[in-house]
Amino acid sequence: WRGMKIEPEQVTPALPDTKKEEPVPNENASHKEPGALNDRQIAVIEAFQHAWKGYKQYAWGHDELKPISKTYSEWFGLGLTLVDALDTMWILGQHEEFEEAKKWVVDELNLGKKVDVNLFETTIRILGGLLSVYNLTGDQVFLEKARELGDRLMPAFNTPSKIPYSDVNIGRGTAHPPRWTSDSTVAEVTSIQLEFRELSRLTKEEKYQAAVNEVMKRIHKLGGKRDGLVPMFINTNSGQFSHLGVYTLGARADSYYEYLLKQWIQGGRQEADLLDDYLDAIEGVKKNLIRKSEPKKLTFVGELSHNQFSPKMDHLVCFLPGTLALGAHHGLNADHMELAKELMETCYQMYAQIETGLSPEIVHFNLSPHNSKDVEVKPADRHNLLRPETVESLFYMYRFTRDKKYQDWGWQILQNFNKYTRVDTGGYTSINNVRSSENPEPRDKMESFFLGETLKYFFLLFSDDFNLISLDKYIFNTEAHILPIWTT
Ligand code: DMJ
Repeated sequence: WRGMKIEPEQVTPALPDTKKEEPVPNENASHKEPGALNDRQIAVIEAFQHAWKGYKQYAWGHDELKPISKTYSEWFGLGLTLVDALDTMWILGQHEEFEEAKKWVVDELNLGKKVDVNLFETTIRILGGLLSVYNLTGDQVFLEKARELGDRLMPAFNTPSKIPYSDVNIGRGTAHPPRWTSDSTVAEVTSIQLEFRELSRLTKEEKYQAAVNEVMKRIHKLGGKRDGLVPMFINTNSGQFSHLGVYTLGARADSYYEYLLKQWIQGGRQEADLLDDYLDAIEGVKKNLIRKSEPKKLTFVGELSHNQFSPKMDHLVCFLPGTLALGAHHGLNADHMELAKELMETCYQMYAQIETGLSPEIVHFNLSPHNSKDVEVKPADRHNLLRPETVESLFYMYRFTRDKKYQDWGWQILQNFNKYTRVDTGGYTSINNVRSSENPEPRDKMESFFLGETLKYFFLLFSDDFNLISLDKYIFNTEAHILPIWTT
């Protein structure tokens, strides 16, 4: 942000009904220079430096750090953590580390490797990361890499239905579905649009945008939805939804909903089909998936399986309060904001009611008035992967309400990450058991999104400078990478 390159002509002027963000006077920091860091932001920088120290020492240039065994794991072999973390370093002012990492991208990131990569994960983390850092720095090198990666991912769209395959061999130029099915995941094929559309805008090459817009067009028309809610799978041969009858806002469907709204915002709020599908879906959520728990009456989002309601909620669903609040900020129904506030409280309780103060991967809400606890956790669901969704939503809620309780909740969560997941020798680890403060059982893996998303959202949540990545000018992709809202 110091020295951040922002080109005003790239940025959409706020449309009339947008409630504009204004700088907020910060009583705690009024004596400080504009842009000065507060103590909580400094704590985030310290956490980032600790995570980076482990990555640099034991996993440099590899996908993920294994901080306990002091080694690394490889998923695609593309330096996933390093690329995912580039824009976070820039925003946190870690310029030396940034330059070193940039050098690795320039000299060593080999996108011609004959390796199978997942289209969605590579798009949101690597393509999104490169576009974001190009947007922040204006350094051409990142755009060139992004274009090369975009070209190498394009074979995924050569399918009978135009619904992309899940996997691409970026060196060979071939693509295929997973070995056991010809289905792709709905969230995966509908959460690559922000990145490919932006790549077309920057390169002035239509093909990227055309491929992903076609996917949205087909899904818009498809039967098999329930009140705007989509199934979790889609067949790449027939182009039809498969495994009908199961509806969730969690894994395999989550970012479909997020990207409907964000594409509409990215494109200057003109693409009516995207907005209609988003509004329908939120009505579908309210009608089919929202319930209140007992005894505290927490509003939660459950799942529907063949007309059977299940009070199961993935932590992944905690992106929803932030997305609802973003929509309300851009002029959508005010009741979206009310729902966002209720769900935000629930996501916070998913941390606060647990022994370590960290949320499990999945909770089941209690619906019986005879039980004393709202939140139940099954043994297989007790892990925490350092995921960002709750912190992400806290960031949006704070920006739009200016209610300091959201910063305080985030601060508690950061302290609990430090207490239970920080590894002395460098890095943070996912854990197996959030219910044991005695032994949370480190899993020995630091996911790339901890640096790409979780720490970035903490830093932005604690900032009172609302012009730092203004939500009137930018949107975040589903991996927290920053893309401009278009002016034309
Ligand atoms: C990230 O890769 C993205 O946020 C994605 O949308 C969901 N899963 C992880 C973080 O939980």
